[in-house]
Amino acid sequence: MNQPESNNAQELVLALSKGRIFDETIPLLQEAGIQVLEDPETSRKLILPTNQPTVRVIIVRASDVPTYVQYGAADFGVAGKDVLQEHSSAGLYQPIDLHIAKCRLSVAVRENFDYDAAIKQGSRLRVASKYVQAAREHFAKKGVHVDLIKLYGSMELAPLVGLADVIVDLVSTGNTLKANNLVEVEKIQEITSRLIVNQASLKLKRQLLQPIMEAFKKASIQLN
Ligand code: PRT
Ligand code: MG
Repeated sequence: MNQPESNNAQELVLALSKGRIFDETIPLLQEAGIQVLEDPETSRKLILPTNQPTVRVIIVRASDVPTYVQYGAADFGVAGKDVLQEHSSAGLYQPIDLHIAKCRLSVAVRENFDYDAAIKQGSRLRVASKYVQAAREHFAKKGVHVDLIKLYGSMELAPLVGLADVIVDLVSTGNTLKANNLVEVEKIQEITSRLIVNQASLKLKRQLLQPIMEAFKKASIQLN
């Protein structure tokens, strides 16, 4: 894949999203001796300097991290397994499970919706999700017919206003489901975040990347 001129051979660009991924990557960076010098929550900058002149961090939407890495605009990045599964893996090397931003992908319904009965009856289910790929696979494996409705956020609302019978969404504490009178009826898979690396960068910038990848690997086992 392309290496744009703005991303030169002497430096590394790391793509992160604001929030939990940024926060939970900081301790891993620290183990690699890298300190981000500005806080993305307060800074308006999208390119953040670090204490190492050879490393810069760019702040992008969680679901855009694989795209930046794929095209070589970033050499490496951190993205959830949920995001990676919905994205093509061309040009990406996905070497390390960082064990951070843990959650699970689950099926949830309204408290008064009898999911088991609906499945037994062979009803066609309306499923709302941001994760249509994973949802399609899950229900296909169960032999359940579904109409998939793609949403980009606030999945929890869909069953409450009659848009869907079922949602497939990420759950961590379960508080959001509870607050909206929804119950988790099936766990599809455990989700953690991964370090992804541009395949060309892995070859051309191995000397710069290798020590950071090693430090991340070590720290992710020790810390999580
Ligand atoms: O927020 P934005 O639309 O920009 O993008 P995003 O939601 O993809 O980003 P972000 O930063 O919220 O999540 C980044 C990654 O963190 C995801 O891709 C997951 O891999 C991981 N992660 C871990 C989570 C959660 N835990 C999580 N709880 N991502 C989202 N949630 C949401 C969930 O969708 C639900 O709405 O939090 C809500 C449930 O949380 P609980 O604690 O109430 O169960
Ligand atoms: Mg979010």
